[in-house]
Amino acid sequence: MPVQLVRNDITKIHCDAIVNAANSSLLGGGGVDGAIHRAAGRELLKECMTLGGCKTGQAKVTGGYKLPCRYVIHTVGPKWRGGNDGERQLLESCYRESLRLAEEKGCESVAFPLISSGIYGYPKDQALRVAMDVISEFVMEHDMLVYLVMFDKASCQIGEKLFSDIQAYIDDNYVALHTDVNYEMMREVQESQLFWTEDEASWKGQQSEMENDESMIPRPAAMFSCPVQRQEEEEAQQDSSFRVMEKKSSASGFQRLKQRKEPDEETFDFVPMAAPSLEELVNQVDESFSQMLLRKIDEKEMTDVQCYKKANIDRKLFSKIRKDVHYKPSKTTAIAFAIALELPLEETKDMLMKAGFALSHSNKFDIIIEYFIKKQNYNIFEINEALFAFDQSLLG
Ligand code: AR6
Repeated sequence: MPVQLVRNDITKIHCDAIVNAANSSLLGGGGVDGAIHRAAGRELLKECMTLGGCKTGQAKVTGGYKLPCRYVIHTVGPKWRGGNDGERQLLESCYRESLRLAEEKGCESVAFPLISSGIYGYPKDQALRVAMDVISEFVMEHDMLVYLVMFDKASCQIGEKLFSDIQAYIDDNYVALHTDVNYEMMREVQESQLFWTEDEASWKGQQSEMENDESMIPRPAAMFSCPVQRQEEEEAQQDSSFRVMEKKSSASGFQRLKQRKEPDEETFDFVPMAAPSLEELVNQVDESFSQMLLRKIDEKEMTDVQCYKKANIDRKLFSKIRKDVHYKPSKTTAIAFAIALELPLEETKDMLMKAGFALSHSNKFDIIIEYFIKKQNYNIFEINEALFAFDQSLLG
């Protein structure tokens, strides 16, 4: 996927270029700068000495030497001075200039540390926001894999407000499902829904009767026949001049019919119809994940490129899905497309079902996805930051 948040030491990342959060002398220092120089060896310093320094917000490139990358892009982030001294613009420029150089050098992958967020004191949540904004905008237009490397847990702080909102949402939903009191509450809600799934009019009048009738213990809707229908069946069974038949009404459903018997007709109560053959059932297979995806892209008047970029999915994976009508994506890929298409919750669930998945309240990942969809926040990069902050798998 084009943007990956990873927790690692940047000197260990195998990619075309890594970015160094340097100072304007470019002659080494502490933090990530020190780690890069130590891992690359003295040859890196020698080359840096030929560069004549670098201004804040600018970037320069050297070889990678002993590092597992071809290039090191050195950029100088702004020192934090309270936020009103052009820090944001300078930090944006660090990311833009570094990405521009990476592209110029033909890099297909590049790894960034969270520039300025250490010794230079830029608040980590704001530094992450700037990094993600610039990088996500860039990958929309370019085919490059960009790693944003978080060294410590504190680096992946999303805004405090967002974090506590999501935490509260998880607590309300996740914890709810895991306490006896709420099991009871959910059971009641489910039961009350079951009563209203069939012919509402005929149910309403009989509700109080049903409450006193033990045989009316709620069961899943599919197991019910509506009381009026049941009564007819019972009458028909008692009255030998009628027969009750099951008529095939759809590929998998049967409808019960009451018919008057002919006087000399043999008596029988139920005439089971032949079940559809396996072949018939297989031929009625639903629209696949890939078909639904392509249909939705058309309906939303998006281009394929817009969709897979917005989904943080790389081009090769998208073309595999496009070519293979039966392609089974991973859950994170399927959700990424639902997010890119800005599907509401129910449609997201439909799309996931096509790939054999569901959303539930029994894991935090699903709850976080639901939180963002309900808020109609379809920014996949923000969702990934939140997932990362909660130690969950990322989308795309
Ligand atoms: N891999 C990935 N990230 C790291 C690593 C690592 N090995 N080490 C630290 N970080 P900083 P700055 C993170 O201080 O704020 C130097 O002395 C770290 O947790 O390295 O831009 C330069 O010479 C933090 O989130 O850079 C400058 O004088 C982020 O990298 C000055 O520090 C940046 O922290 C630059 O300060």
